[in-house]
Amino acid sequence: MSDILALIKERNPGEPEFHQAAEEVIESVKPVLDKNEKYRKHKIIERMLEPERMISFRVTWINDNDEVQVNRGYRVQMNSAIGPYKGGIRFHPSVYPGILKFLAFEQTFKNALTGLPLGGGKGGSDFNPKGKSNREVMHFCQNFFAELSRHVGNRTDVPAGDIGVGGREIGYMFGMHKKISNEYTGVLTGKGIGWGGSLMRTEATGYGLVYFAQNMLETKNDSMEGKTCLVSGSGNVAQHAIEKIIQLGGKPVSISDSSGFIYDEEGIDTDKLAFIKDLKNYRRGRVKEYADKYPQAVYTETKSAASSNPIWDIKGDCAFPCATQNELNEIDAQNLVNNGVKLVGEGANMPLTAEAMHIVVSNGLLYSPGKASNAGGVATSGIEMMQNYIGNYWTAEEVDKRLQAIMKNIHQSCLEAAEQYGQAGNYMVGANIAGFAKVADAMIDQGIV
Ligand code: NDP
Ligand code: 2IT
Repeated sequence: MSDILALIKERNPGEPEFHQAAEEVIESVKPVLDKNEKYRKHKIIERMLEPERMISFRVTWINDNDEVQVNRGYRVQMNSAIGPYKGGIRFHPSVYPGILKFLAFEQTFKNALTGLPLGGGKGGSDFNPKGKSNREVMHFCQNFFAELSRHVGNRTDVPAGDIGVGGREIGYMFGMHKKISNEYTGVLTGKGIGWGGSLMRTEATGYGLVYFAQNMLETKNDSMEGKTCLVSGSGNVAQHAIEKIIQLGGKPVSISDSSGFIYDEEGIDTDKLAFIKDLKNYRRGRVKEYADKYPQAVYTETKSAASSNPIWDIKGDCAFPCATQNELNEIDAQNLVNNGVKLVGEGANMPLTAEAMHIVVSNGLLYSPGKASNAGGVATSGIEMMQNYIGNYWTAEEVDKRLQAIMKNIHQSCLEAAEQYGQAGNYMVGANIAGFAKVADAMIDQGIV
């Protein structure tokens, strides 16, 4: 297995996030490969780590000062063994192929865990939406999707949102696709209610995360009731995690963005959450403004060179990192352990460094990897696709019921796979093994292609 990792590093130089995601999976599935010669013979892990297709393209657009801008757009079509490529689009200046390959690789496992027929993919651009006018965002989205349109389709590849891409951006991309293709199909998910979207898709990732945490707590005869929860991020996932924590009787006390974080010891209630939603989704402001509105809350600026992130040194019971990859390192993990935190549920993709994950797991905290606990978003995207295919739309209650059932199944699959390989209670190993087996068997059935 160390040969495989060395090969991956050699073939994908300068892509540390991809190496990190690959290493975790390679280590987890080693006992499965040891036991099953067919997976070794068919070089399944090597094939899974090579994207089926990668598209890179130029996106040109004009800003409000009449200056021509050039960005890079990408789509990584990682694995289509169990269904059309499926995964979000990220607009953030840090986007480069290494980030998208790690995300598309993790997405392949996540989508398999949902039990739905969805392959894995991810796309995005180094475009920075921060501070851009609505016209600039629309123009960028249109030109980005004018190119991506050629490579996607409702039975081929179905993108959705991720960091920097929400309902507004999905709308502009859908509009361009419809114009070019002259067809009204569910080529993207996360669409508006009323033009093909599913009720509950907006809420699904955050809600699913907290449902998963509830399932983990139930294994210890515990619940979310009365739990003080640290949440990072303030976007789609963080907002709806906070909403569900409140509904289940917990007390969320923090939010963050890339500039800093808020600690509200009294707890974030539904009115304060409404303020956050308006601030981030419509006014597109910074979390600092929360402390101006609610002066009892404390705002702390994040220092980019700091060795740890003080948001993870707040006293609490549960931690939900919902911002971005590697936002919680080994010092932060040790702080969580020292402060008696009992549960770490990943809302973001790979928010813990490998060292942080090791500390959390070896200290016996309940820990769920993003590919399991944030799968509610893509699962509900799958439910949106089903509704688009049949042309009929379900109530919020119906979709929520399906989401809860899917999260429960994922929780169970992780536990069973971990147990089967002698790692009882290790959701990280369980998620990797369960996701791997499903995709690997489909790849073998379909031959060397
Ligand atoms: P949003 O764009 O809605 O929000 C992202 C949030 O994270 C913003 O508050 C942003 O702050 C903050 N953030 C980004 N980078 C940093 C940083 N370096 N430090 C601190 N805060 C930061 O994205 P989502 O909520 O959709 O995505 C959050 C995470 O969840 C990502 O890892 C994504 O891949 C994952 N995810 C999303 C799903 C979805 O359905 N949307 C599904 C599954 C996973 P700022 O405004 O300063 O950039
Ligand atoms: O990381 C993810 O799972 C997402 N950004 C959502 C993907 C989707 O297709 O809904």
